[in-house]
Amino acid sequence: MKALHPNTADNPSTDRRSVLKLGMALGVPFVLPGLPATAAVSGSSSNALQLFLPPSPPTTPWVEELPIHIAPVTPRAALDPAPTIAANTARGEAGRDPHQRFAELGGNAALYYELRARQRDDWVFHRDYPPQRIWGYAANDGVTVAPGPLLHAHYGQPILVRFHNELPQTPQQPQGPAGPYRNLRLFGSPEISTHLHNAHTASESDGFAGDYYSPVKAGPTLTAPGRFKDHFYPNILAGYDQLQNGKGDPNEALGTLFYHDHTLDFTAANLQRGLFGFFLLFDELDSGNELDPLDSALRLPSGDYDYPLAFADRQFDEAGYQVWDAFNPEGLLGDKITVNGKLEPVLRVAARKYRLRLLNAGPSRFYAFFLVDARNRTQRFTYIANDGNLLPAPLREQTNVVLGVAERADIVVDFAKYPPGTELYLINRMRQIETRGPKDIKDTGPRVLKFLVDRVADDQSRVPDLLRPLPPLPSAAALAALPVRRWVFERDSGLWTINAQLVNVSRPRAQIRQGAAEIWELANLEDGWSHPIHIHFEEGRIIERRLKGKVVAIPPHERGRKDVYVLEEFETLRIYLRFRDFHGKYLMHCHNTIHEDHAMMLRWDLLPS
Ligand SMILES: [Cu+2]
Repeated sequence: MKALHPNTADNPSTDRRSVLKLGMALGVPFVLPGLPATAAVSGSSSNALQLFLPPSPPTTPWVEELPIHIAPVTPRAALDPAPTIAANTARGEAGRDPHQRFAELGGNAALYYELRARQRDDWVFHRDYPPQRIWGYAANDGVTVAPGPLLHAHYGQPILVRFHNELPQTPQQPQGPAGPYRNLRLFGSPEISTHLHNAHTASESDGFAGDYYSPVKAGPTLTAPGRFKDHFYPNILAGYDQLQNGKGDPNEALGTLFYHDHTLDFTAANLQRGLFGFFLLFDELDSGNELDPLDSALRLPSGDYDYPLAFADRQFDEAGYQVWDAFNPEGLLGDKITVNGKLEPVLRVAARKYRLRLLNAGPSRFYAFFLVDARNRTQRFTYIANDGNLLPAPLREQTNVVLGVAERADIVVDFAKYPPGTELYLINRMRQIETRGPKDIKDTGPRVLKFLVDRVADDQSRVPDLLRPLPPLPSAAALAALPVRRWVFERDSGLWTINAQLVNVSRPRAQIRQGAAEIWELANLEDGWSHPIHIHFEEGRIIERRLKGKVVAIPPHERGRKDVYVLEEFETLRIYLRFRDFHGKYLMHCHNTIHEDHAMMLRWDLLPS
């Protein structure tokens, strides 16, 4: 059981990784205790060792239904104990650093939320599979769901979220009957560190990988374990200090964010368990109200018609239980794609415009989503936001969205074009057979979600020709004068490195002064591997993309502000970044969570100016 809870070791990562690395060096395949000889391990051309399980049992499509309405969590009147600037370790808070700028940025007027990470043993992915274990979050109603409850927030209104860790801390038994893969039903490590992906947030609230906690364990960058940890999200715009206008740069506003576990070495397993959820941010422009009387408001589809959709691949054994290979540094590519935690679900829609917020929740799969009708004819839609950020102008008449892990795309689909009774499907045409990266886009692919137009509804929403302007880039001369930091992403002895090093959350690999601007050059010198690289805290702009040294075009949807940069084989990207407003420890890592856990991640520090 130690192997499933290896953080009990003094130096967990090194311990676990050295075992994996030794196995790789010796060419010894990883075989779990009790794994049958029928489980094939590929060890072909690239020294890859990927476990291929039998296909998940078939499921009857289009019998599960997604709710037509997802209500955001409502705030709590009070928290007990009341939030404190320094960690309240005496009352059970994990030993984090004190909140930065708490009073100054409205901490005392923050809205309070509470989410509880919990195990639930009766989640239904699909009625053809048995009810089974997930880890999710429960909000005020106490119901544990995965994806977690939807959070809404507004710029100018600070919030504080208390993340409780109520996961079982004692060794668990796998659920269900005996079977050849029963041991693979047990995975995850019951510590949490909740990262709000893309938030412009002080580091103690960022969900740093070393800040994982449970009532009995603390990560190396915390001073004490805890039952909960408070995250303060001031909801200020980047550029707050520089602009001195009391809010920051409206052109830096973020929209579609998601929270997810970031526990060192266990992010993939804990996300497989279900520890992620949507967090949507609104401002005067993107106000979340399609009837907004203010001239400044875009009036994009809102309310029930602003619908988040998270896609995550899963693998199920012969008895219909989810399985995960926690020991294999190649991970596991699931052959079933969950949509908001359901398999092949139906979403009933009204004949009007919808804003669909698509998230690739990983762990390794890439998607190429197309919308087709019942006869597989491609339908068109409008692409309005990439990585949660509104583009300067909508990309109309689009046919597809390609998403690397953790990338988001907001699209507007006008179902008014279709008479009630029409069936449409979201299909994934990306071919991928290994966790290392996608292969190509095929002519067709599996249907993952069905839309059924089943009613009419009023629609006063719109998609204006201008959305959110981009902050101006420095001149070419100014960009050329900036310091360049080069990061090379490589495979090494079966693990993954950045500049030839594995992660060490206790040691910063870069120290940057607040207010600085830099170019980060991200390089993938190898073939066959895709790395969706995520830089915490500050968004960047891709200013150059090279393939084998030759400059190639940056596609229109990647010309806005981004936080995930997909590095394909032999690619080098140059990213323009600024570092503002807070200080502390942050991360850069591959968001293929398998690579992240094994250990393509680094800590960088932002130093007070
Ligand atoms: Cu990677």
